Amino acid sequence: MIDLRSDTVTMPTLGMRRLMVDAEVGDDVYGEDPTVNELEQVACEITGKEAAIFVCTGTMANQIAIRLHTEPGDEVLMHRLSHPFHHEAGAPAVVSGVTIRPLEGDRGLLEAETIEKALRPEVRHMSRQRLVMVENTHNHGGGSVYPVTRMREISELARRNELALHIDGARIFNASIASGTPVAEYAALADSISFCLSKGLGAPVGSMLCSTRQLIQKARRVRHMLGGGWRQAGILAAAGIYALKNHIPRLKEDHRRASILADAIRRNDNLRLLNAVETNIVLFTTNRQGAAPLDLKNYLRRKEVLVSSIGTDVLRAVTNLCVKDEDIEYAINMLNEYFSLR
Ligand code: TLP
Repeated sequence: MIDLRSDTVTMPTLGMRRLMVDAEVGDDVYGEDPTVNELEQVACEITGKEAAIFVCTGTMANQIAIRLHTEPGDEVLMHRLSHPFHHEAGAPAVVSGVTIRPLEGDRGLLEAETIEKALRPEVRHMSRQRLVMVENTHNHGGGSVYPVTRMREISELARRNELALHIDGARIFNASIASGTPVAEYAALADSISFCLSKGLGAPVGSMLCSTRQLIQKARRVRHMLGGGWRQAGILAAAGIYALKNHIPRLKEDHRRASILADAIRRNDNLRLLNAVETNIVLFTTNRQGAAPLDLKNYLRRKEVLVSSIGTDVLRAVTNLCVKDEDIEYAINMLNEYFSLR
């Protein structure tokens, strides 16, 4: 199978598995897992933040971040296509008791001006606006990247208005490779940043949440509350360390392959490319009567190429660690074959 459904589907590499086997471990709830501690240290070095916590998922990292920056009844501002709004099972309402203000923005990206227009003075009968969340890269925006200048404008606006800023950096390394902006430069603009080890970086499990020492101490309590206090997690942390040391530069290969796929889609009159393909995500649809996107998706599956769908109209292909040049070539041939048979 050529699995382009997501970059979450990667299998740990041999080098990664070897490091996992050899990992020194301890009980992380006691703070005694040396490999988890090392991973948290590496995350601090990369982001320039004071402290970091290793958590199970990107969802957990986002939910802890929301909990850290808000009180029940507060409002969180984010793009209407953001992950916590759509794909986190309603957790902001349950875990933090907050409401979400969904905002518009091209390619999933917010502008300071849009946020500013949504701000209101603090009055007793309205929810308090406490937090802005930005997603970089933006998943449903098609892997779109925040230019650092735009992020800076948002950061300054947030500071002026006493709003916290959290970056959902599930794919921040893709953003960094594509824009040339170091992760630490993005991170410096925010109060907290999370990133996933289990997406483009290829680790089997895990995300990092990075912020101040004080907030991360609080995060340990929230993580525990969510059932996420783990024990000999060093085995998993080792995979994360390996990923951070070995799999960042190769993300440009994923971007190159995504752009080859995008070019082929652009050239095929029966298909329509829906995004600018700045990183590893390609969104497309069919452009021909009687050829429904989901029918194409099923055809591809029969040909051992997996893509995902967003609703009934949009197909998503995500290049990743396990996808090679010849896989992309084969996927393109299968896309073309589908239409040649109709
Ligand atoms: N995204 C997944 C699905 O949930 C859609 C994917 O296949 O792309 N933030 C962003 C921007 C994400 O894309 C995701 C996962 C998460 C957070 C949550 O990460 P996990 O899956 O580790 O909870």
